[in-house]
Amino acid sequence: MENIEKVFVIQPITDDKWRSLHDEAVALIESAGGAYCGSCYQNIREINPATYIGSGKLGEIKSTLEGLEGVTVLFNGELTPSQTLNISAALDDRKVIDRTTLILDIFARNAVSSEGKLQVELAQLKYIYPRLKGKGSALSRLGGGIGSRGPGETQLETDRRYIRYRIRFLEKRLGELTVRRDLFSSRRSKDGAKVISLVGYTNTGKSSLMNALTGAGVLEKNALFATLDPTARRCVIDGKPFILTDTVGFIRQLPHDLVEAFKSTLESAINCDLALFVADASGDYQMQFETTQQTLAALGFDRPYLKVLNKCDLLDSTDTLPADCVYISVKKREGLEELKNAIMESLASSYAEVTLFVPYDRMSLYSRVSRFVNEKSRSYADGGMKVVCSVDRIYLPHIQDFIAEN
Ligand SMILES: Nc1nc2c(ncn2[C@@H]2O[C@H](COP(=O)(O)OP(=O)(O)O)[C@@H](O)[C@H]2O)c(=O)[nH]1
Ligand SMILES: [Mg+2]
Repeated sequence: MENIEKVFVIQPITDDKWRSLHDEAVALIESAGGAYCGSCYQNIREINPATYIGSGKLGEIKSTLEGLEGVTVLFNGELTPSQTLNISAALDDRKVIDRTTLILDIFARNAVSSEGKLQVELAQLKYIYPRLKGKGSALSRLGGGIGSRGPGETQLETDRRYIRYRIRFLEKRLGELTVRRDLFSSRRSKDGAKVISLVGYTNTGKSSLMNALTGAGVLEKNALFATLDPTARRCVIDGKPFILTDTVGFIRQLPHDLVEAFKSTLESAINCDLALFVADASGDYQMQFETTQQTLAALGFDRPYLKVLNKCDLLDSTDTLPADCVYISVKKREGLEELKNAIMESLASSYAEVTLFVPYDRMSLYSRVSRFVNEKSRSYADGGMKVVCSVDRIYLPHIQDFIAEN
């Protein structure tokens, strides 16, 4: 069994957003496969250039963590390479990571396509390169675990010369790649399970919802699918098999350089039969939905979706919430049946049941488009084959010529 990495958070207090940034960090730690184990906070009036936070606070943290082995320290902000080293040194050479390192680690876990992996690796290498200078480099102190992992369960390189070469290689490769988004082939698994993806801001309850729908812990990951996407799980709704995929989630104050890497982690969300846009009913859900929709639209997203407002337990009343959403509380297990019904309805309306007639002399033509349909039955008649099938409405034009009854 893999040891779960414990993570302690240092939260600088710079403005009134610190509390939600802290909660987001806790959710991010979980997304990186770590376990949150406590926090400390410090008001920042003036940044200490050597260690960011004051030395008194560092001493306090050192004694808090005294005797605790293997606890990683997350600084929930951005550190320079030397600040990282100095904090680590002040804390008995503990492993110290900053917010960007954590975010990149999560992106690496979530990158699925080869292009996405290249993009994330490039962002990681560019971030660690300047952190490898001098003795006792920041990366060599990562040891392993969060921050040292590249896409696809690889270990990040630490040799500066190799990294320089690799960065040039990745930039060239990405420049050459014509983005090929074969939405169809990556969707739908062998048994016809439809893919539902959870998209939205971090900390809105996507992973909790995924657990609630799939039955936390009890479900074995489908081995084949797990290797493609570490965040996919199977579940059954209304007697039908589904694959749920959990995305990284939008992150506030995402460093600008990471935007491309972030988008590539959304690819798995784009290749779905239905997307659930999850927002926090007690937060700025309008902004959350808008950002989600705009970003996905820019990536070519054209799938049906449902807007879901979670954490309704935190509101006195849902009367003022927009009517086009499903209201739920994963915590109180409320609204989940309504959500399942909405999912089934939405999927039913995006598929058409059709009967095709394929003349025998056009069988080879049909074989080229048959991947667009889910065949239910075939029967053979005079002059041709009858196929009863369901088809995603967006693929109807591909099989237009064969449709006998609609
Ligand atoms: N009050 C309340 N908290 C919730 C609810 N669902 C999730 N949470 C909490 O919100 C935090 C973030 O949840 P998580 O599932 O990790 O969000 P994700 O980042 O979107 O995957 C956790 O502390 C959850 O316990 C809910 O329905 N009500
Ligand atoms: Mg999550």
